[in-house]
Amino acid sequence: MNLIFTFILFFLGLINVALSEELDPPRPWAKAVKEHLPPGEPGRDYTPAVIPNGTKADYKIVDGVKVFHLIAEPIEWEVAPGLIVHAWGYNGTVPGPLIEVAEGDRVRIFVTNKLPAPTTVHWHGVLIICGMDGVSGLTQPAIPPGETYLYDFIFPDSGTFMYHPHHDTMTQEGMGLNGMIIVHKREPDIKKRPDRDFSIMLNEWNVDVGTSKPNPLNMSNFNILTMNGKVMPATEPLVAKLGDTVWIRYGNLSAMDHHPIHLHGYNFKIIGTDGGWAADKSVLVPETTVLVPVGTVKVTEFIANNPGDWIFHCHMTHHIMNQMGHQFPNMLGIEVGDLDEKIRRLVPGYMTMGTTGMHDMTESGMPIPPNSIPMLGFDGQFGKTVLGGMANILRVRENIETYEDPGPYHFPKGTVAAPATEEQLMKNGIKID
Ligand SMILES: [Cu+2]
Repeated sequence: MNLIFTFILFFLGLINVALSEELDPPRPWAKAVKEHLPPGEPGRDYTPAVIPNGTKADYKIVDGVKVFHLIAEPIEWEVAPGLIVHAWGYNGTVPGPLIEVAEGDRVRIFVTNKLPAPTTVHWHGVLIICGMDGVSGLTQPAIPPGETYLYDFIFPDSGTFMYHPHHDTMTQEGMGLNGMIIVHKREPDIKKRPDRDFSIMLNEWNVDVGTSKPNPLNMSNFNILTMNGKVMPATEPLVAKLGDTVWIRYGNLSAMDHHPIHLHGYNFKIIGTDGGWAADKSVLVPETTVLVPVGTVKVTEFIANNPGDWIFHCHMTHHIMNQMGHQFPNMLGIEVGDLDEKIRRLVPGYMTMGTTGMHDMTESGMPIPPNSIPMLGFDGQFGKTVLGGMANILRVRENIETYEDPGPYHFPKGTVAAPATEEQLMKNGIKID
């Protein structure tokens, strides 16, 4: 049996070599097929990536091929303590586990469908032969519930890609089925690799307050905006040592929104996309915000030369709120006086919201429906902040031994914005009425 199998592989190999040598123009995967590299090894060939709050797909090596198994199934997913959604995930998580390989790696990816609906998996951005593209109806039959299909291909190029269903995509991505793929360059010189290589998938959901099922039919009222399936304050901080070369790879498989992600304290360069790498980094324009449109990947690079706790977040202001309702009248600046008391006679528990903005609502102690996180915000060393949703913290530190979360930044004395003293006001000619 093994002999027959080896023969078949050899025969397929011959065809592949023939294809790669003779076809003009050369196919995008031809070089990888011809080179036939052994499976890439973490450590030796690349520095493994870090996926905050996330997991990586396990694999085993069978006959020189990396074998993965993705199981698509309904799961319960905690977006933040207080909110569990009934989502669809791969291998129990949202997003699915990171598929991490090296350029030239041949893979066999088994996909088991435990969903109530047919599905497929599409390998977004990976240049493979058409029959492995995962588009139901067009390139393959959809995988029926209960069945397992096999995807067999080589990752020809290093880069950052994504995977997601290409069958009823609106429903299935809206329920949480998506994941990142990192194909590392084989780089023996550790100094030429990034020291910290982070992977973050951006998603958006509509989960009405007090419910647990995402509504994929919704088109505009997204109220849960996630990084790797979590909202601030449940996002796990990114830790770097002073001087590290840092990459953050962002993928966006939201339904409708592009996310401009802004990083404080740094500028960076966008060195890659799901289409490939910048040929010459020196000509790239420095940026502080990277727009990650739906269906794309952006890879950013910077040197961690500025110690501190630096927030990075979507700059769409409604995307850094948790389960924000949008159906309220605008009460900003309105003196309500004893209005609440009067209304409470008719509507017990009534409270006017947002007269000074949204901050008061994060501490109102108002009863909220079970399984909901309306207005949940981040709790910092200086107090509560109206900051949730699609946000996280980059912690850059001197003198740390490990990349474990070092906790809040110890600000050097006298470097934090503080109340102005009388003397400072006077000396600078500032008069307060
Ligand atoms: Cu956004």
